[in-house]
Amino acid sequence: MKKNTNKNKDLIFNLIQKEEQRQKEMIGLIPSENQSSDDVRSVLSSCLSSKYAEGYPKRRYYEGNQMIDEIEIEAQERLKKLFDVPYVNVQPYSGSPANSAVEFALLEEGDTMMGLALSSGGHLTHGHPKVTFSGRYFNPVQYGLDKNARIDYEEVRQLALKHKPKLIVAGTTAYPFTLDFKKFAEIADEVGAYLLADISHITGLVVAGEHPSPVPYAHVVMSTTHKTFRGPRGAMILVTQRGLEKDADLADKIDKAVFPALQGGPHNETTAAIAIAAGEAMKPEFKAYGKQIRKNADALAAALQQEGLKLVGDGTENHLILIDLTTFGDGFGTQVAFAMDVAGIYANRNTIPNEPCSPFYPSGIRIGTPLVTTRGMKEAEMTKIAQWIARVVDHIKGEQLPAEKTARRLFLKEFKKRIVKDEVLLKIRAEVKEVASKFPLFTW
Ligand code: DSN
Repeated sequence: MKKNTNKNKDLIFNLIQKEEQRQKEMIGLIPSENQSSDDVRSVLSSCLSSKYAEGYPKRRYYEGNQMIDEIEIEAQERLKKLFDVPYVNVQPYSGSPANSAVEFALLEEGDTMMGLALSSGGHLTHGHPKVTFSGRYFNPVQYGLDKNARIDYEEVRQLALKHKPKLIVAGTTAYPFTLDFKKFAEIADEVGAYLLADISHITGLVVAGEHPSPVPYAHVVMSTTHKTFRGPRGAMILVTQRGLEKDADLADKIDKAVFPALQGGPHNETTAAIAIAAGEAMKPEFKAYGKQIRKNADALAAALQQEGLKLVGDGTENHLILIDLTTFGDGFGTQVAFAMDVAGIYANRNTIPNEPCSPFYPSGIRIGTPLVTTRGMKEAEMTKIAQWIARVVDHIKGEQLPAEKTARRLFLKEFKKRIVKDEVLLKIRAEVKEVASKFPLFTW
């Protein structure tokens, strides 16, 4: 990053420097965040961002795209090889536009689609009713979890038989367990639905062989490229062999939905950075990284339980852990997230299955190990992190979030003001900083 010299006084550079410092000194546990390599980041600020390239390789609406064509073809080829699929689109700007494109390609307005409910760990774009594109333009049917916090496949099947969806989404954003893509495919086949696997959170694990691949089962696979995949902010849509067997026009439909239906010119710098990230993911080190994400998640889960904290579903089978804080009071995840941030560990507050409070004031904390693994942390650091989290919880417990809306807002405003000066939290922050500084950012 450019230094904020006299020649370059824009406030924004100053803020970026501060943000870099924040990231270095803190421990990031948001499971959808990661840190990409120097190569990925340098490509993002290259001359590629100056170029318009609406259309697809060799079929552009602008001249001067000889190199851009080669870059996009190379990105597609690398991903086709990495995932063993016949077709890839790398142009979606990010995950939500990519899911919208798949839905737009496969459904007509009013058609039925099924997805995991947001409150059970699904995503807004998987048919969350009323406020989203998927929930407003299609007829969403949402499935949920069983009493062990696992996807209830029997419920998925019964709902599919009853509602005959045209599309079933197998995908999650806050689900700590392995997805059974084979079961999803059996259900989709039984009702003649397309199966879309949204593997945004777990792509890195799939590539590293730490989670079963959806490719033999789904018709379409979607993923963001910046989570466990460790590339730039962007997305990819993969059409599988199975997808082409079901619908020979599938790739063409997806392409047309991305451009011109929903997007304009692709972000060529992102396309190039996806190609770089795909190259990195093909190396043996990526497998070791995926394995360590899993080891760290297991170690963190075990250490949190050792500290007496309750985990949704009693553990994890991927990179993600949901801490259930209902024993400390409804909505307690909100206070814990704020206090952890002061203590130098940032995570996100999240609903738990059967959330007793609300999505904005939820009772859980969602954490994950991709970023800390990229920084080089191992099991010993996971134990420390669990102890810090437990100390934060212990320190602030007993402060009940008021149920009434105005009282709740005032309480949190006062709570936030008070905890930034809290000595116990600031002591933890100093300890976190000491450890975090030993695992610098941007070193790999
Ligand atoms: N925002 C992403 C996440 O945090 O999981 C999903 O889109």
